[in-house]
Formats: sequence, structure tokens, C-alpha cells
Amino acid sequence: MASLATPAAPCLLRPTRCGPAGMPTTSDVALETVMTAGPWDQPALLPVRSRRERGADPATGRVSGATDTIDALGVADAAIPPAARIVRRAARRSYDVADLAMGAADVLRSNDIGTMVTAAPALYPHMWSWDAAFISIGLAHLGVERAGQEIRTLLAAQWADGMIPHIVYGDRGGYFPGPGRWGTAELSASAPQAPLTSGICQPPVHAIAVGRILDVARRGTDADRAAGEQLVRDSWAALYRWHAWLAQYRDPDGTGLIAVVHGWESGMDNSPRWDGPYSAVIPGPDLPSYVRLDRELVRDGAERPTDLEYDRYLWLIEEMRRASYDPVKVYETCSFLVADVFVSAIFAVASDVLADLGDEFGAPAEHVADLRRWAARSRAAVAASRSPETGLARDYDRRAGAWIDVETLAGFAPLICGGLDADAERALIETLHGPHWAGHPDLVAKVPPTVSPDSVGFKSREYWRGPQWPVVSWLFGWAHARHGHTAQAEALRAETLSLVGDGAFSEYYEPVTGEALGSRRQSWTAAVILDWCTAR
Ligand code: 9WN
Repeated sequence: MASLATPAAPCLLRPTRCGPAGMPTTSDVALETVMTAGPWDQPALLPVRSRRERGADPATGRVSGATDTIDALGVADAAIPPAARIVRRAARRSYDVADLAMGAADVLRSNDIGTMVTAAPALYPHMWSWDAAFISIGLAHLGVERAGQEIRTLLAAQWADGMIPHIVYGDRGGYFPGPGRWGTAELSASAPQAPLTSGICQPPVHAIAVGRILDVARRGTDADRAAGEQLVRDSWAALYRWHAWLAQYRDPDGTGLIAVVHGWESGMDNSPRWDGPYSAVIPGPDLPSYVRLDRELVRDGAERPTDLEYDRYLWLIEEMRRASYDPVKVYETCSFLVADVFVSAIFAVASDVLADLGDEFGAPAEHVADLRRWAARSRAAVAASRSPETGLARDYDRRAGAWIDVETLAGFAPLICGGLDADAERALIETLHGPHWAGHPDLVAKVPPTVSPDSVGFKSREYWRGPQWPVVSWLFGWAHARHGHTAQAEALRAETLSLVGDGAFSEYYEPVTGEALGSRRQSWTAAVILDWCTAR
């Protein structure tokens, strides 16, 4: 398998002028340097040099003082006292676009273990489903073949029934729950024996990634274009089966809203959206004991889910084991069953993308028609889920039989899939970019927080309860551009590049101070930043 250490195709990173509002303009020469900065297994030159110029310890790369946010281990610093926050915000460093592109490329290369680019170097040393899709978009700028390989690796783990699993385990341990805790290979007839996988899924962003890789490939050489088109031909049928699995097993009544059976399936693990449904998940006394590894790596416990949340996460796995991961039984018996409006919006727009690719590449007409039908149905359901009071889209708790009236970033799901009339869409865009959300005056960058700072549930450091996630910002930016909201797409790009200007490529950011949180050198952060630095 091709590794980033030995790129199989010429690098696609093109000299591009990147000078959006508020961002420094990159010179062609600097981006040319990214293309030739090898050897490929060495750290990127400019960010390391920049760190040393600022007095970093050459052994660790860490800068003395409270403002350093680059951590070679890929783990979080301890919590800083609130009084230091203001200092930290004022002292935030800001690398320019060329340095960010080079640093992002370095993150992807250094997290490449040959068979996969791990989601993060220490905290997530395996392949995650939606991470892999975003990662492949970043990889496309380093080599279309390598990007395609990432998608192929993920699809090689697809279950016989069509599900794409949320984790594909590599041969390193280092993450809990590992494959033994899931036991999918022993318990499910659909799960592969190799590679080992988890037993749930994640948001279906994969067709979006394949479409984006194709766009990048078509701006490259003839070989890039051929590799991009071959990827579509090789992956289309598998992606169709994946969408068919979601339609059949996660929306058996054809409502248009796709259900999740675990908060991890949403990708927004501990969002306050799930607090109600999780309160009905009661871990049994026979929950096998376990030891969390994440808390050893992220030392500030406030950045990660609580132990009670973890008990519930693990209990749901027990329930699924007892159902042998049969998707019909899981849907009927699992104590967590929520129609997820954000997943449904992604499903709708990814079905559109896949249908368009299918038309172009000669896929079976009835399959393309299925995708268009699923897309239309889910788009309508997302629009219909909106709260009459707030206009935000809502999840539906299928076990409780009730809408979930908790305001989070997922409420902007209609902006991902489209489908609102022009006035309603404009109003929702204005809300997203307005003073309660991305444009909140307290925020260090106008990037949508996962929960509004005005909400009682806002927790500035806690994972999906407030922090800004660059990858989610990219998704909104991509959707804005797709739906013709060019200025807002450009604003998200510029503001997110400013947020991540510290060069940490963190999993998420504290919105008020811009402090890097969670894992450092997180692959999907690097991937979307590389895409934003290099492609328009
Ligand atoms: C559980 C890998 C994944 C992301 C998720 C994010 C987090 C895992 C965890 O990390 O989830 O799947 O251990 O917290 O919430 O969106 O895919 O980056």
C-alpha cells in the first residue's frame, strides 16, 4: 500500500493565492516549498523552524511560557487557571497560510502508519469512519492515489450487510474500547473477521469526500484525473450499499430521519442533544468493568465526557452485543434510539452527491433513483423538524416519542442539505453567523461553536458542549459553497484559518480564548485546513 512516506503520485498542492479577508496572502513561492519540502518522513520545515525561532526547546519542540499550544505528543496541556485565559488569548500565535499548509501536510504524513492515517497520534490510534473521509480530502492534495487508498481501506472493512463501521482497528492497541470489547467478529455474521471493527457507524460523509477528491483530481495532472475517476468507479457501489443500509435499517418506516443507536454514531458524542435520551440508558449491574484510556491522555477531565457518560456508552455496547449486532434487533431493543437530524442532513446531501456521480459514471439508473428519493425524503424531513419557536431543526427521541428541544449547532442541519424556501434559508444563515452563534461578541474567531455561549448548557471546554470544531466548520463551509452562499463560505474559511493559526491542529478549540483542546495534531483538522489552504 502506498504511504505518504513514498507518495505514489505527484503532489497536487498547487501554488495558489490564498488571501481572504483577514488572512495573510500566501506567496506562490511558499506554497511551492510545501510541494518540495521532503523528505516525506521528516517534519515540515517551516513550522518547526518557526517554533525554534521563537525559542522552542529543540528536543521537544515546546516553547516555554504559557502560550505554546504545539504538543509533540498529541495530547492536551493541563487546564490553565481562568486568570491566565486573557493572557493566552492575547498571546495567541498566528502562522500564515503557507506555514499552516505545511504543518497540516506534516500532521497527515506523520499520522500515516502505512495502512491508514490514524485519527490522532495518541488519543485515536486507529481509523474512524467519518474522520477517514475528511482525511482523504486532505490527502488528495498530497496525492490522489493515497487519498483513494484511504477510502479503499475503509471500504474494505464494510460489513456484509452494507454498514461502514465507525472504527477500523489497526494492529496497535492504545484505545478503549478496543475490538475485544465489541466482539463483532465473534458475534455478528455480517462483521468482517479482518480487519476488526467496532459495531456501530458514523455520519455518512463519504460520498462528499469522494466527490471532493474528484474535484481536486480534475485540477491536477492526467494521472491525477484518472486516479480520481477510478476511485469513483471503485467505490460507488459500496457507497450505494452503505446508503441503502442506512435507509433500510435506520429509517425502516421511511420517515426521512435516520436514527442513531449510540451518541458515538452521531459523531457529536456528548452533545447536550443526547442528555435526555441518555438519561433513560440505565447501565446494568452486569456491566463489565473497564478502564478509560482517554483520561490518561487528556489530562483535563473537563475536556472529555464524564465517567457516568462512559458507563452509558459501554452499556449500549453490551446491549448491542446481546443483539449480536443484528441491525433489526438493535433498532427494536437498544435503549437509545434517536432520529438524528444532522446525520439525516448529511445523508440527504451525500445521497445527492452520490446520485450525481452515479449519473456521470453510468451507475444503474434504479440505484440513482433510490438515492434521489432518499435525498428528497430526508431533506423534507429535516426541514419539517424545525422548532416553530426557534426555527432550528430538531432530533426526535424515538424511545420517548418526543422532539428534543435542545439548541445546538445541529439545529442548523437544513443549511447542510438545503430544502428551505429562500427566506427561511436566509434567516437561518443569519442566525448561524449572527451574535448568538458564530458572530457572538465573546468569540475569538467567528466560527460556529457547538453550543451557543448564550445557552445555559454552554461549557466552553467540554468537547461537544461548546468548543469549536474546525472539521464541522469545514462541513458548513462546503455546504454554503454548494448552496451558493459564497460570501459565508469564504468567511468560515478565513475565520477558521485564523482560529487554527496557532498551528496545533487541535481536535477542538475553546471559543472564548482560542485555546487548543483535546488531541493535538488531529488528522481531520489538518486535512480540512490543508484543503482550505490549497483549493478553492
Ligand atoms: C468515539 C475520532 C473520533 C471522532 C468523533 C469524536 C471522538 C470517539 C471518542 O473522536 O469520538 O468515537 O473516543 O471520543 O467525538 O466525532 O470521529 O476523531
